[in-house]
Amino acid sequence: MLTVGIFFVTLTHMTTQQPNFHPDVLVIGAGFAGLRAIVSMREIGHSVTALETGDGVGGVWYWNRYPGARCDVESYDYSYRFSEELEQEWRWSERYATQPEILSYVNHVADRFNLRDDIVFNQTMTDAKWNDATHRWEVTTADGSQFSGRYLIMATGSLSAAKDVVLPGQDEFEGKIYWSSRWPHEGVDLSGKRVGIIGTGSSGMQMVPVIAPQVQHLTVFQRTPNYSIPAPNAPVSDEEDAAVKATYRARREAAKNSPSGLNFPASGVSALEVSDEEREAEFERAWARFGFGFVLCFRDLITDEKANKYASDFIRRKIGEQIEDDEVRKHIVPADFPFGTKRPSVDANYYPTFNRDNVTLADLRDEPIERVTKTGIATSAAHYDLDVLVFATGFDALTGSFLKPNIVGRNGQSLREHWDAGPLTYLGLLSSGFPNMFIIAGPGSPSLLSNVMISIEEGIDWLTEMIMFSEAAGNSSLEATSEAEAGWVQHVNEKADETLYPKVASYYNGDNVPGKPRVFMPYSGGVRGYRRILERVSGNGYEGIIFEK
Ligand code: N01
Repeated sequence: MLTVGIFFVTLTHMTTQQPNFHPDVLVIGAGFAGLRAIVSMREIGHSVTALETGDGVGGVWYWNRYPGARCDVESYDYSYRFSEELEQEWRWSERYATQPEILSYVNHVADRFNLRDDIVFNQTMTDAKWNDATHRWEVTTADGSQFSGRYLIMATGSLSAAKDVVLPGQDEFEGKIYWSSRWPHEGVDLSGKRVGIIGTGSSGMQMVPVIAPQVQHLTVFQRTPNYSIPAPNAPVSDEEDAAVKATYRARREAAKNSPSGLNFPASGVSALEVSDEEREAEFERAWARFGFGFVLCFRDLITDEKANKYASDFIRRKIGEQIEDDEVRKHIVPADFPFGTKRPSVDANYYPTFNRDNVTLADLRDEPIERVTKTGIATSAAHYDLDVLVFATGFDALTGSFLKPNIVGRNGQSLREHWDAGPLTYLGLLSSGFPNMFIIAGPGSPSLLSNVMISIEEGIDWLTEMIMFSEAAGNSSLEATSEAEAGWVQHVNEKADETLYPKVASYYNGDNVPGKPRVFMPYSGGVRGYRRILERVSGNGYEGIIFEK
């Protein structure tokens, strides 16, 4: 047996005990999903080992340490619900928590429940193979260590595999290059530097207003202008904290029963059935307080083009009002796709940053990047001198982290082969031909269309009950049937077709990664609808799943 013991005594926050190489359950990843999986597996008496690439817990919140990183779901909702004590003792300082605060929360959770005892850090799973004779998953990691488990829980995240962007000439650049998704832990001193940032998704939009005041000059390379709603952030007062904690269960229930798991009741009203004045007033109310929840202020913003156009026009106007320069405004106001169909951002002062003298917008649709030079970026129209280049170019969303390792299931078929034309899952949690393997918040689950904490916890709760059900009957493996899987994929597509999502190029459809199959991946039927389906499936004795002794 190989040993990796050296790691367990040298780094902070680490377990000092030898790992269990052959537990009941192997969990891959120690982010929010991985930690929750450890808790649940322990609760049903299973031994568990989690393998984590990083040297600490937190997943995306461990890696994405770029300046300005924070969550755009409210802290009280973007947190675990499995422990009421935890809910009561943790004190969020702001409505929208910063990355450092979220990371300290995750570390607190890991300490409070002694989760590090079951985590092996600095271990990246490269291969997993189902052994049909032993009914175990055999896992190899990058350093050659071998693990095995009866169950394999893939808690590797939906936005964790960074998209590979390599521009011509990139190797020649003599300045520094950083990625938002792998920001150096020691931080980066950008003062006095000429900085270029590529990408204006949530990461870019959060970083720009924070770094602009620090740098000598900032050039923002924008390809597609996106919609962004202001974050109504504020410190949390003691009174507010006490009020949330006094009624936390009701808040959790409300979020669970909303379409996307946010703490905003979804409107039942159509944007088409109110007067112009009423619509405008509702948009104003949502703009001032809802953040990401703007999308819920009428029931049909994502399903009806006309309703959406009202919202899109309102937001375009609001964005335009924040920008002083007519030319910049022309380039930065989104124009050619409906609001919300590509993941909108929630920003703090993003647009007014372009009113600063030291900030330039380079619109890559007008002047595409030709190459990176020794001293900057050459577009078709200009050369931008840079000391630092930042990539905030996003992720191979929903499937990237599951397909990075080579996972081989029954009959030697790999997950890469099985998902060749797009991800195939049953309920977003299982994939046929991959017994005892579970996918957390992946394709086919509400995941990226929801407060992902709800998708994580409800998915794991459901899987845990299914494992107990299976084992109580003396089974050693369980697997989705290919018919059930095909039916689910069809249902996911039908739900998507009720919306505007499939019509627009976005990472939901795989459009952001060249060569990726174009399939709408998340489940758009809402967290409440999704939960009801899970309940129906378990209530019917786990229809669509085969159990084996
Ligand atoms: O990534 P993105 P992100 N040349 O994919 C551009 C979550 N998140 O890291 O749209 C030039 O959204 C790309 O342009 P285009 C959240 O779910 C949450 O910002 O493809 N540009 C786009 O502008 C979010 O949605 C939080 O034309 C290129 C940008 O890069 C998700 O993570 C914070 C390019 C990528 O935007 C991802 O956000 C941060 C190229 N070759 C992230 N390739 C919060 O909770 C890509 N781009 C607040």
